[in-house]
Amino acid sequence: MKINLIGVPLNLGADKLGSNLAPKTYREANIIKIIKSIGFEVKDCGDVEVLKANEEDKYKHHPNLKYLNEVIDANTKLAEKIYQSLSNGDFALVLGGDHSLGLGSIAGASRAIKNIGVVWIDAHGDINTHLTSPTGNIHGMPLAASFGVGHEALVNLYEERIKVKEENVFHIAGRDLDKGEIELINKSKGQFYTMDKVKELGIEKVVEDMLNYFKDRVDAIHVSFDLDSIDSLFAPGTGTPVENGLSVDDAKFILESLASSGMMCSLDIVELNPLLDKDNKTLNIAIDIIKNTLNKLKLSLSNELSA
Ligand code: B3U
Ligand code: MN
Ligand code: MN
Repeated sequence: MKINLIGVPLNLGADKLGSNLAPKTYREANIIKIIKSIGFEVKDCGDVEVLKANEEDKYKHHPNLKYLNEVIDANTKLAEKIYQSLSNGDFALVLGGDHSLGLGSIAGASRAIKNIGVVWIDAHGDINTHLTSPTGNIHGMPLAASFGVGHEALVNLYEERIKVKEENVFHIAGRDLDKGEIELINKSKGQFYTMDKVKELGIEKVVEDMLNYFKDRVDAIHVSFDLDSIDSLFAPGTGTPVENGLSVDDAKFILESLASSGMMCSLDIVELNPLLDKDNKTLNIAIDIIKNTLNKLKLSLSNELSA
């Protein structure tokens, strides 16, 4: 099994400069060499091409879905790359880029894997729609669209179908939720472990619940990790940092547990904004987390072989 690395230099879903520079920043920090040193073969799938967009045209295709066509175009290309990676039996590592890329990741992964689970780790719900979003930024909508709630252009991206069952979604670290998102959560069949709940239960119990929840329920899990799930004190270099978040150790623990479970098939690391980072703090955390997660993945694969 190779690691397929896919860069997504996308910032149009966040309508903010910076996250488009993240794939280049990871590459310049030798991310490929680092992954190889863990013992994996790496296939560099390059960066997804993002169409150029004019600021004046952001509402051209919809009054509350900014840069709709460009976001759909990039995500459709990403979906195909992920689908190919997983069909080859490889692991897909997606380096973003704003979180609208979750649309493409889940679309591609769920084509390769029939009954997929999604773990979404984020300060934000990312379950707005064009009707509830206060910003019109598509990076606040991908999770809802993936379970079938939202504008049809997002729901039917890549393939005309719902990508993940709502009850197969497990969200962790929410603490900056919009009104419409809270209403959706209150009637949702998905699992939402907000930051309040994480503090009440402790991270070990959250992870135990997550692994038990998915056991015998799904064929594999796509993990979408937004760096703003980490407390803004430690990770300032994201588009919309939020206080009172996960510690770096909490984040590592969630991801390494998923890697060791043998259920994780693909991973997004999103919303690094090099223009807002301080002394590469957030970049270094992201790299540390990737290293730790892939190390555990490697270990679990070699245990599988020797069993
Ligand atoms: N919930 C807000 C803000 C937001 C969502 N995702 C991020 N920020 N990173 C929205 O625009 O939907
Ligand atoms: Mn997000
Ligand atoms: Mn977020």
